[in-house]
Amino acid sequence: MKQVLPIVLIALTGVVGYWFASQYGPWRGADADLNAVDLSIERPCVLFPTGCKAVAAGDVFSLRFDQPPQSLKPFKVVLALDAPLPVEHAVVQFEMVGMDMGINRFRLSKRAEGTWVASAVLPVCSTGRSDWVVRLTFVSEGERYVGEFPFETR
Ligand SMILES: [Cu+2]
Repeated sequence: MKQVLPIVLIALTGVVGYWFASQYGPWRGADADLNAVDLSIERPCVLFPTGCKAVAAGDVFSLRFDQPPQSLKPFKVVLALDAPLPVEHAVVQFEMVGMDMGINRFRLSKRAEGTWVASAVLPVCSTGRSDWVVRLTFVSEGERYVGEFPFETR
């Protein structure tokens, strides 16, 4: 009988933890239940200086950096929506294909109508790679849009 209590406590901790994570976890909650819609990205896609264009719900928007991205040097990620797509929130996550680079996730803030900005900083790659992918996710009118934009640091 004494062995049951720890198991119950562990189970309870798990349930409570899961509930907290789903309520207050940084990027879970409502989004996780939404269908992911792939953004269609126009090629060529160059994040600096021109920016990449993509289409969500028939509206064109762009994603760009404010400077050539370098490791350890803060830069801005700018999401600009031509047509006022009502974005609820937006986040960028930086990854390397096939390599765990830790969590490099930054939330964009609304700066003006149709303009969302995040300050980001990238770690140095331990193997010297410079090829990154920035994954943009934003929620608009009940859809979760996701697109991956490749770029290189220098
Ligand atoms: Cu790496």
